[in-house]
Amino acid sequence: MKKKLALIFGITGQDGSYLAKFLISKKYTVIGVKRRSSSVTTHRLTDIYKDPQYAKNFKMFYGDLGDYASIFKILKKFKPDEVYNLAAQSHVAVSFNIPDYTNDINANGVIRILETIKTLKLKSKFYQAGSSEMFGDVIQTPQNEKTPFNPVSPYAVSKVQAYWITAFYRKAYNIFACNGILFNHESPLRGENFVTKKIVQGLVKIKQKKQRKLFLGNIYAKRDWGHAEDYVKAQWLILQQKKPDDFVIATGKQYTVKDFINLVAKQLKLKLIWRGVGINEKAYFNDKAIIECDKRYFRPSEVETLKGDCSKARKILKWKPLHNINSLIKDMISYEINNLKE
Ligand code: NAP
Ligand code: G4F
Repeated sequence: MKKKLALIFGITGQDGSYLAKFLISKKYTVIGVKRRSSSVTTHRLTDIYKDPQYAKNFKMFYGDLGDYASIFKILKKFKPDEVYNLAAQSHVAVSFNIPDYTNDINANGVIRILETIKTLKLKSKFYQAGSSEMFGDVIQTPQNEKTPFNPVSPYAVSKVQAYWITAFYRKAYNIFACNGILFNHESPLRGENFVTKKIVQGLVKIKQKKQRKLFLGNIYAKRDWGHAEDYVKAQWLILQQKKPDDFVIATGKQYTVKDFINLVAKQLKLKLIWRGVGINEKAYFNDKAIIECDKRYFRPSEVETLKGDCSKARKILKWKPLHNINSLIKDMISYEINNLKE
């Protein structure tokens, strides 16, 4: 059988690196698209380069979702069986500062890919990385594929556009285009300015006396956190179905940021005591304040609660997460400890 070829936009990100490894283990050839940066951004792909079995099935090319010509050339050259669009300005808080750029990459970038697939009459199946953030100020709980979107950030607005662009190209041009509506998923490779990584990295360093304090924003926001390893498998399963469709991917369990801190502290055997209220609430260890709230990390509008209902994915994709919150935290802590040793 002919080897399948997958093209991943956003190869250098958390999901890009997990998905590339997963697809290569499924005997795909993987082409990754990375954008130009003044510093090296391929650290998450080291595992692939180190292993000759992975490396021989993997290539990377420069491209940018803001640059139609680069997208056109890569898709024309490789005519991939599957295209995964994981590229985005993915930080919600940052999107309030750069709304125009966020919208151009996250929404118009999807038009650039799909218009190319259409123009070149490619048979490529297309996956769009949609987000639970689209539910925003939630209209019902838990959220499923039928829950109306109610976005409350430039990031979420851009992702809602990308969702409808994907649905539109599927309907109008018969392209196999699908939306995954993924709830928060984390891993040792999570970006350092997302809250779970910030907490794990901060508390491990505090335990090892390499950091004194951790500053956070809203610790009462609730999220449905899964492991990226489980979620990239769902991305692949979505493109293996007979018909293109949209799926919610979630664990169905919800924790506050404060719960997450307490679970990490418990695994690290750091006995935290919480004192104070609101912005003045602090976590103490050995009578020293080690976690404080800082206004800088609050957002102009916040998604207070997210909890997914992925019964459709469980039924049709036969997908279920293998990790739970504690195994996710364990994985993140052991990576951090090993990294600090190096
Ligand atoms: P991530 O770690 O931030 O990765 C984003 C990727 O997009 C990086 O490779 C980044 O490249 C690339 N990128 C950014 N701007 C680009 C541009 N103009 N042109 C080409 N590439 C560009 O995000 P992630 O956590 O892996 O998430 C993957 C996707 O799923 C994103 O679209 C995100 O919005 C969405 N999503 C994530 C979650 C989650 O909880 N992780 C949940 C739902 C949806 P650099 O390395 O150069 O920055
Ligand atoms: O880790 P976060 O920045 O993730 P957020 O905003 O939920 O977005 C992530 O998940 C989305 C899926 O729902 C993705 F689409 C998106 O690309 C991204 O991957 O923040 C989680 C919660 C928020 O309520 C935030 O206000 O944690 C709160 N938080 C509290 N202190 C903080 C901090 N978030 C960050 N990043 N940094 C803090 O210091």
